[in-house]
Amino acid sequence: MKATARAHTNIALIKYWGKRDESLFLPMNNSLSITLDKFHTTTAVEFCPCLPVDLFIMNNQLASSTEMAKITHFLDRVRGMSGKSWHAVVHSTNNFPTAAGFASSASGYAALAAAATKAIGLDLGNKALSQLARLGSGSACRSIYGGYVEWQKGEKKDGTDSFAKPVLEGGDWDLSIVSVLVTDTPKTISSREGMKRTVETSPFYSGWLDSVEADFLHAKEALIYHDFELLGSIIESNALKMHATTLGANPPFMYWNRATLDVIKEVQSLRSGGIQAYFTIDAGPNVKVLCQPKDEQAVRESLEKLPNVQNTYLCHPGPGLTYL
Ligand code: 2P0
Repeated sequence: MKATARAHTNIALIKYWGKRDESLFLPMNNSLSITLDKFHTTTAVEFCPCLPVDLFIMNNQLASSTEMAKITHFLDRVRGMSGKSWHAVVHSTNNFPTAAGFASSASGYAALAAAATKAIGLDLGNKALSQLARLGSGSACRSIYGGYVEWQKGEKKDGTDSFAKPVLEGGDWDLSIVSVLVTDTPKTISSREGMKRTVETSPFYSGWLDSVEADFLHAKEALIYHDFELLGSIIESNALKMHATTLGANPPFMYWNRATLDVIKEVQSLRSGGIQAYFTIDAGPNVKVLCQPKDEQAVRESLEKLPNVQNTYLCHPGPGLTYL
């Protein structure tokens, strides 16, 4: 019983920042993302009664015991849904370096949810797959779909109304995302730990909650009406607000480094020069710059000139789940 699935990474336009339930990965707020064409995880899962334990091979190497435990925990849910108790071999490959500043947990758990359920004989629709992927890593629920995606936070305690939904197909509005790598050093505070500390200790977190729903609604409206300037200004301010909450945490922390600021300044100066470009930053120092396809080369060239930029990757909206 074997199946292989592929899912693409996504970047948040309106950030998921904070959980209302940690074990069910239920978010405090709605979020919005773009699934990227360039970066994906391909995962093959084979269940067999012959296996005494699960095995997880990541990029052709046996995973650490910590990673293995997370995968087994996730497969336990899949086993629970199917009524079968077989163990599995999981082979997962990213087509991007894990340390290159891209969230691999989103594409990773989306691909695993799809491959594992298919391999064990379950036939889940996208809504159920999104809910399942969420239980591996919150942002993974959005990688089930291509294009522009929202994750509705839901209200229920059991999380049955917390899943992602498509907002717009990628082909409906082609935008460019220049992903700017300023460092490949792993961050010291994971997003999981960072959001938990912020929710528990930052006096600025209530400000985040007070304003994020309006950002979400306005950004969705900008997407639907293809209003790039409106979309850009909202996503930039939403990212800044998320990062501001970390400064108020106890102990405080900051995901940026000096190169992050250099990129922010360059994006602002591009705008002063008449090129519409807007930045967003996830839980790390690397920056994603959103622009329109007509400007993508100019934006990329100007960012690559910055001395502390290591690389840039040009992305566009990409597809949802595929089975191979
Ligand atoms: C996002 N981030 O919306 C936000 C913006 C980081 C900043 O989703 O604990 O790896 O596994 O649910 O999904 C990163 O958090 O966290 C993230 P868990 P996840 O993309």
